[in-house]
Amino acid sequence: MEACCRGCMPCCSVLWNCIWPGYPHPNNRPADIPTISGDIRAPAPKQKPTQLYAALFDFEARSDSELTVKEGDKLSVIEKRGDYVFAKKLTGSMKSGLVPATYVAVLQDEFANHKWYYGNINRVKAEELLLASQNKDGSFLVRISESHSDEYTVSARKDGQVTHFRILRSSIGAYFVSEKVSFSTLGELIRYYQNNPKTLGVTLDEPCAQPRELFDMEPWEHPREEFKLQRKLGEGHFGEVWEALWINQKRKVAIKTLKQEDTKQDEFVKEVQALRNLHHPKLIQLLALCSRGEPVYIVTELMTKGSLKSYLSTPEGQTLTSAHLIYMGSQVSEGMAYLEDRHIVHRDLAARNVLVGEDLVCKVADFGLARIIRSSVYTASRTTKIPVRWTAPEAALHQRFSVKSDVWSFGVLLYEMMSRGKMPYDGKSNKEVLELLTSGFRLPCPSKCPPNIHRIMMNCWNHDPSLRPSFHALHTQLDGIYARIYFKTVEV
Ligand code: ACK
Repeated sequence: MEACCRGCMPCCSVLWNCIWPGYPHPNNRPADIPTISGDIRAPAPKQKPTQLYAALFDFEARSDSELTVKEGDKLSVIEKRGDYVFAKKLTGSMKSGLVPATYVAVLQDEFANHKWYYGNINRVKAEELLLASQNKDGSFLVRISESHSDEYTVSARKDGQVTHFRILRSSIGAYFVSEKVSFSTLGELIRYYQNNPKTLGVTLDEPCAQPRELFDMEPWEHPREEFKLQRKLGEGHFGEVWEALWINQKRKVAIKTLKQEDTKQDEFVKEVQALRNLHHPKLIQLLALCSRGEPVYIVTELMTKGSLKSYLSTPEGQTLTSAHLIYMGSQVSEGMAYLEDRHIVHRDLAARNVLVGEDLVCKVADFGLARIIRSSVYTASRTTKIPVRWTAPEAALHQRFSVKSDVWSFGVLLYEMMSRGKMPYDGKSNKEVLELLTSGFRLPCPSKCPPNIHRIMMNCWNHDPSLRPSFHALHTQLDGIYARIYFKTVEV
């Protein structure tokens, strides 16, 4: 609707901006990024749902530019303007206007308290849970959408089957299943459909009965007969990687096999432990494990285009514009920000450990070296094999790995991307690389790389780890740059 109105009647942009104030660049219609080949499309930047606010006190508008609010009104704050915020009501009149900043406060995450909220489980899991014997028709749950991490899905059981409804977000952050009626919170949406089952076509009676805590104890173990190895994809850090068919799930998967040597078994088990508890759309998801007998299989989602390193060297990879690459880099920083929040250090972040799927989707893989660190720095044993070109000096020389040494590696990964797959410090030995870095040398700006992206790399390579940016900051920066390029349709 918004895109259609803006597209057909651009002359009414002032009106459209009032109705849909979240639109980032009112004078430009979103457009695909031009490419040399013209056929690689990167999706539009996500419009982040605005943070939910509530009015703390009644406020009476004194002019047309102000907004009358009642205590408790749910608001979406579009921007801060001095001592005021420009806000839009999420219910009732849906009007927007200025409210004194001291009259509003952020509402905290509402989801955790709801029994029906199951977070990051997929469609198959939701169906399995709802069809279990302890549930009946009318049982339901809400989960994070598999394709859009800021949207949700209601899964509900009816007549012994499970139906799924997507909960969408408007540009101002409201939740809706049908555009006819939207809500400021997920809770309000669920309550509405509990009271109006006809509009949804299913009854939402009782939250799904499985205790959520049990998820981490789920049986990951599956008989190896469920999998048929089909094509060898290559050699990984631990052993071979295969494309395989998960026969009874009718889905293609990737399977890592453990080399026979016992010495690596320990690390392999740690990799599984790390993968098992991590769920994020930008991290490779562990699906199953066959650890009884040899070789051990680790089953993960399959990424159709393989590693970013090899993808960059394909003809398609070579035609990517900076905008595509920035979009991909932004996704990696998003996945890494999730690890940063959990104090997990990857320790081998590089293009070879990022996997690419359709539509340039990127996911961070290979947590083989990851550890959940208790203090902010994990000191590795001196016997660990270190990928020197990607490793921060304090980690390479003194084994001081931290989230900030991952940030250094991310800078090198950006260099690999922006140079379309060049080897960092090409022609230099590991020893020479360390000497160069100690003398203050840093990788130069690759040709065709925008200078602001090279500046981000340089920030990642600050000698002082504490002065390097966080992954959250990197994600915000790269996302912002991508959105600016996208909406201005600039070829960079
Ligand atoms: O560069 P590639 O084509 O992508 O070759 C390597 C190889 O296996 C050894 O690591 C590929 N690979 C690893 N994990 C996956 C996966 N989950 N999906 C698709 N390809 C994968 C990687």
